[in-house]
Amino acid sequence: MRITLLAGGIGAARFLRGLVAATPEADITVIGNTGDDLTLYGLRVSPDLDTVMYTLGGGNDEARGWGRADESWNALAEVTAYGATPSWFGLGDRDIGTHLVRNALLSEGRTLTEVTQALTQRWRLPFTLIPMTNDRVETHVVVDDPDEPGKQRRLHFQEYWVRHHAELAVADIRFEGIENSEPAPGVLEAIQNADVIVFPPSNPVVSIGPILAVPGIRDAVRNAHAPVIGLSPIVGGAVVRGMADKLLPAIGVDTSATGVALHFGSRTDQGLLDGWLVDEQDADAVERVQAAGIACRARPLLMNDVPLATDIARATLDLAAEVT
Ligand code: GDP
Ligand code: FO1
Ligand code: CA
Repeated sequence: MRITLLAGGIGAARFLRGLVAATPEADITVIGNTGDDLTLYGLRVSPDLDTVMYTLGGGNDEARGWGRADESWNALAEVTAYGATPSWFGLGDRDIGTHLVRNALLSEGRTLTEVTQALTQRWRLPFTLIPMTNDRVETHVVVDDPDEPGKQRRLHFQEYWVRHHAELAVADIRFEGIENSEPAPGVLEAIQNADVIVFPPSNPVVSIGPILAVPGIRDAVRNAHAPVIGLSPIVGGAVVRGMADKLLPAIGVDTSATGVALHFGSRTDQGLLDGWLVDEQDADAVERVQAAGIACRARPLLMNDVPLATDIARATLDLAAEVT
């Protein structure tokens, strides 16, 4: 079975651990979001690709959810001692090792696809991880300027999230460079050739949003022969972690399992989904989502450990089989 995922960071990574356990034989392709990427001290950082790579490779810091296990911060302390900026983004020493390799390969002219393949080889991932695009796309957030009332300011998504802890009022979200971006090699093929397409419980706005906004990807998903099954990142009417509850209202979407399903929409009505899983706490969403033409089931959706994530992956494949 060929399974293709559109993936952000931690929500996707936790789901993938379950999917790999549930279907060890499956041929899985993960299309990773690169809208979170940024350049720091000349190093190109790809947080979502790295979160998936480290988590599935067993090298992630489980408590933080990002970066490497057994991390130390000496290089960043040196940078800070020089007064160099920014100092708010935590690149650890081990993580910098990854970035040195990524940077060296990129500056030799290799594409991010090639670099990702080279990096993931070390971690022996049980699937293929590819970026959504090899072109530079960056998610920016337009916020009300805290220093100048009445004015707006545009920040890189990481500055909005890591530096300002998503505390600034959001006026707009832009994927800079998206119009001129192309799907990376293998992206459209993975969607077209899939037997099942999954939207894991990733951030709908800044993880799955940028992937679908790369010209050609949304249409490929809509026209794919495989069923498209999504999982709600909203549980009990709230985010499990992260800032989706700050970003969804900015694009006019209700922070609820129903709101996110209707945002993606039904494939029977110009949208993307054939099936949608909500948490048991959100069972009241089922009727509304089904009325919109999306098969919906309520199942436990908290991925607190790998066995729970495995059951969630099985429920995803069961729903895919039901709607096929
Ligand atoms: P990020 O890029 O690291 O922010 O990770 P993703 O975009 O892949 O996932 C973030 C989303 O995952 C957030 O909106 C969370 O609410 C959601 N999430 C995290 N853990 C869980 C979980 O155990 N269950 C569900 N249903 N959603 C989760
Ligand atoms: N998240 C933080 O909240 N603070 C950090 O200092 C930070 C550093 C960091 C370094 C590498 C990396 O791959 C991810 C990192 N993250 C950090 C996570 C990242 O900012 C976000 O959680 C995701 O991009 C949100 O999707
Ligand atoms: Ca992300």
